[in-house]
Amino acid sequence: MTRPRLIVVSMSLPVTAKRTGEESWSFAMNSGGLVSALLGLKGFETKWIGWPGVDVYDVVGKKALSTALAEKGCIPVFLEEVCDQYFNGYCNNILWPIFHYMGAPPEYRDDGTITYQSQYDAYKKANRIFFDVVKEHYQEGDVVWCHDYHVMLLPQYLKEYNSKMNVGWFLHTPFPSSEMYKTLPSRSELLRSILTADLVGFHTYDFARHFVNACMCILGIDATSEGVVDQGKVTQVAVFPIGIEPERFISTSELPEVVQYMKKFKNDFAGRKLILGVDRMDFVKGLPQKYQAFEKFLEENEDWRGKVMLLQIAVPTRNGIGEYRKMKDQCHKLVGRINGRFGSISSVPITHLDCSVPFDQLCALYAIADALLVTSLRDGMNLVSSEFVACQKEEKGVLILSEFAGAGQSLGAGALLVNPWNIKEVSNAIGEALNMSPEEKERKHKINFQYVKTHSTQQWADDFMNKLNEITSNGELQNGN
Ligand code: GDG
Repeated sequence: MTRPRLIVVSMSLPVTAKRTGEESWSFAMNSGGLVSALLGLKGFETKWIGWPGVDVYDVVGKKALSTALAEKGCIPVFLEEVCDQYFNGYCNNILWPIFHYMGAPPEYRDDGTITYQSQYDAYKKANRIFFDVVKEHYQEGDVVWCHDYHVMLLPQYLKEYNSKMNVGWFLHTPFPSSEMYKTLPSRSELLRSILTADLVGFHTYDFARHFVNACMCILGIDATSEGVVDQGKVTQVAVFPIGIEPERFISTSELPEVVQYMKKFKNDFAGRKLILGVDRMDFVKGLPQKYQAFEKFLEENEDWRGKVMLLQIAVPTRNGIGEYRKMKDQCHKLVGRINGRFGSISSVPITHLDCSVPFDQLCALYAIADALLVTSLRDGMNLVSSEFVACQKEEKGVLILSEFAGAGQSLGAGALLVNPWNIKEVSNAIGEALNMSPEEKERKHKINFQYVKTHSTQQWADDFMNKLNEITSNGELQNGN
């Protein structure tokens, strides 16, 4: 079967561009779950439309950047003056916290400088800009797959332009309970737009259920086993738990240079058990809670002091937003306090890095870690958990996983599930992981490894595309086309 060409639309492209001359650009790969997931897509002819990470205002620069990106199958969206209020404002300061149950930040109310309305206007304009770019590159028969909360108005713009376009929308974050979602002033417009898509996908049943409930109680419309029914149109709502590209992690962790890194790190951390944390520096990842739990563990387990360390990779993200800078300061203070309390001349219990690490080193760390500690307060899925499971080698490490991450529903059976708000519970789980017998570790790892191997990104994308194809070809049959 020939597959349709796929147009992926997401806020960001997988690379961030940097200008090196009037007509020359260099690129750096982005770290983040959406990028990791979509880079695993194989078997589709794909064009990726998104923001290149910089604002470019001159024609020469835009043209040169578009040409350079075309070689990577990418098409840039230039957001220019709407970028700040759209991205830092509406997307990251309003939608992101609400979707993660953090409530609305102060800017949500009209503080006289930035109003909700101006940020929402920027959101609408930005979605229009995305639409213009898709329209320019769309060819009949393409499937347009819109990703995440940044482009919730795009399905409607696309369908108004061409009702025959095949459009899917997938949310990478949680969809919150309707009690939280309905605080959003633009709640109805956004829902109505999403419902114009042919297929709407979520990571878990809970998120899909919350979405359907929101449609029922906010729009007052019906839901059937088929999906949500709005003005006679049925929109299918389904669950597609995302995975990773397991072979990429398994094979990388077997490369000689990665084995060298493993040896080096084991040597660097000799005599200490390694608990690893890998998160974007985002308040939804619960880093302060993680540090407090580790502090509690050290407080209550004198014997372990000097024999266990927490290495936290805290990848910088959204530095333009004040809340993120505050959280970073809070983490630094906590680390300083804990290292001051429990460190010695030769070692400190926490190593906190404000940077990302190269992929091969990340795989080496996953492979040798004795435990991975995930304390997300809310998380759509959490790919890091699956990556850790895929890379584990000789003596299997333990996954300590927040029950508030989507991954808790798929990897829970082979993990120690914790409530990250319960510091004592997380501290106890750290103890349990460090004291677990090799047989129990092996047993738990086996369950999760089996899951990770069989639930790949490719499977996720194939499932979504097959379902979309099934829906749109049924529609054609029903319409007699
Ligand atoms: C969003 C949702 C959902 C991290 N540090 C480094 C590095 N990374 C890579 C990891 C992983 C990705 O970033 C993080 O993915 P997560 O899924 O854990 O989290 P988000 O970025 O918040 O992703 C999330 C996801 O979308 C997919 O739908 O699971 O819930 O929030 O792939 O490997 N990569 C490298 N160095 C690092 O230091 N090379």
